[in-house]
Amino acid sequence: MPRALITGITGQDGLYLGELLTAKGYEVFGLVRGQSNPKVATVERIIPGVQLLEGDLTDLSSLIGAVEISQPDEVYNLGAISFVGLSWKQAELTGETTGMGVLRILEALRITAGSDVSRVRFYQASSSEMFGKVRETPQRETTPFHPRSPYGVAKTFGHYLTVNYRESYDMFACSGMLFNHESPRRGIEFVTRKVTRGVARIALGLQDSITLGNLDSRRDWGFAGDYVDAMWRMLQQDEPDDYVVATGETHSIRELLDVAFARVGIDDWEPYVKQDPRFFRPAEVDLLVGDPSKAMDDLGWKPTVTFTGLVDMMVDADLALERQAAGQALTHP
Ligand code: NDP
Ligand code: GDR
Repeated sequence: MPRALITGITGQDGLYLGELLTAKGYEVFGLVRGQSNPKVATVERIIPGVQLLEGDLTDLSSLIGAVEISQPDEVYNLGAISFVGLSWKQAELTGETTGMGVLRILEALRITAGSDVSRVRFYQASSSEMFGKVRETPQRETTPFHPRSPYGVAKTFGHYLTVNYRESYDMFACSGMLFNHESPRRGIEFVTRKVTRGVARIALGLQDSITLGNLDSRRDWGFAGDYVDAMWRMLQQDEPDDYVVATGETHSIRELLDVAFARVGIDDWEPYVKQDPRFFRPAEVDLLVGDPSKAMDDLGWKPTVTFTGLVDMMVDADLALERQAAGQALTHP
């Protein structure tokens, strides 16, 4: 039975990856921070049999302990401060977690491996935010980086470190340069979920409007369930490498609003959407669209959910959740 250690198991991707690896027969270990993390119950419900270990990406000895206990064949480093907007407000914490956290987990693997450092396969959750300011369209593995946020800078550090540990120590270390991926499990601070949840609540009469920032930026949005499959595929190759994972399509926030509101029968969303400077960023990434050819050719990977299919799935899930919550509020005042 192969053994996998996942940092960030309480996040969107950690849940999908844990589910996928369990279905493939892995023994799954997950790193959980804090002394009473409220997301533990959800993780244990979605990933039956998961073994949770206490640890934090800002604490090297806890990572060494987690590696020693789990003895992993594969490590997926998904833990991070992942919200770009927050990264300006908590830049130091973002650097420590999203950037230096990569150094610590790589060191934990190197220190515990002894002479057999190439035995463990390592996946780093890198990001299209490393491309940042548009230098080439579509963005591919060779596109120069120009990150536009403390988050993007920290991810770029983590990416180069992953490449460097592969070259320095012969580690099987891969970096997945993943474009935005979403799902009903997406955090409510991200724009897709903020919109689909808001639309569901407006349709049910629970909310009057949604307040957003920049409506003109464009993103390449895919389904998270597809993207964790690409992570796993990277670690099954003969040689470690870095891959762009994307759909190859780009859509604006306005198009996201078109599709989400249409799902509940509203054609003109203008009366329901407000803008507030609070949600604009000090520096924006205007356009992201990835070229996933290498992942498709080498990994045999392809996205299975369209943009409209993804937004519909998320609106439907939020409608169901909001109805359920309203029902519970009625029965348990
Ligand atoms: P989430 O924000 O949903 O999850 C982040 C995870 O990191 C949570 O489990 C969180 O734990 C954990 N975490 C935060 N701080 C620490 C810490 N100090 N020590 C240990 N764990 C910590 O992100 P996603 O699942 O969406 O993304 C997974 C990874 O992929 C992230 O690294 C993200 O930056 C990256 N990425 C995501 C993309 C996307 O579109 N989703 C695209 C490209 C890259 P807790 O529950 O305790 O907060
Ligand atoms: P992003 O995702 O920054 O691309 O990072 P997010 O959904 O936060 O923003 C996407 C775009 O929407 C614009 N926007 C708003 N965003 C938020 N969150 N809230 C708003 O109200 C709002 N209004 C407009 C943003 O300005 C931006 O242009 C995500 C994260 O998952 C990262 O961890 C990951 O690395 C990248 O995707 C790829």
